[in-house]
Amino acid sequence: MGNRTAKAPGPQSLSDFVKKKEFTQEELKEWSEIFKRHSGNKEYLTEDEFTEVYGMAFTGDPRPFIKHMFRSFDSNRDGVVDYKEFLTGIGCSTSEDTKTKLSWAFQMYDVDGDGLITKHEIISIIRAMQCMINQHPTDEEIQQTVNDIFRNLDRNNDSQISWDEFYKGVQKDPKLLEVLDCEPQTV
Ligand SMILES: [Ca+2]
Ligand SMILES: [Ca+2]
Repeated sequence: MGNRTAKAPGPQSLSDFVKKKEFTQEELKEWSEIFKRHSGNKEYLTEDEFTEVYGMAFTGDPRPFIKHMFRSFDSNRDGVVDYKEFLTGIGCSTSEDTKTKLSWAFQMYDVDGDGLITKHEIISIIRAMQCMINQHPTDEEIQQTVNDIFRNLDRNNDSQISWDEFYKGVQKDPKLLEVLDCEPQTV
């Protein structure tokens, strides 16, 4: 039933970002320094190191959310984030280009990577986001939010959200963007 043919675009390559000038030279230098500082002399960040990069700016516990961030940064799923994955993830998550940013958000929501978002997957992301800002909504409140999201996005009512449904629906509903727009800042 779900639209399995349209897949979310994968993270674009680093060279694409640099070509499109998503980063200035100063930004690149800054990210490179942050990467080096946290990775030591290695060419990658472990999940713990990645958590140090992202974990400072929150009142609550950011670790559950950073776990999801780490997964979406680690595009080759080898358990570490190398510099190219790091920059690509930052570029996607902060992109001015709606499609790029949403494709990255979709990948984060699609926890098992099967190309569809289930209620269960959305609940785990929302819980992680709330935990990060030290809010602890009840099960009913979360269920309500998720039902609202599905009412808006799940157009064919198969209890799963395809990339197509996500992309079209989120653009139309600014409230949904607010829920989604929860990117950690590193400063
Ligand atoms: Ca990796
Ligand atoms: Ca999924």
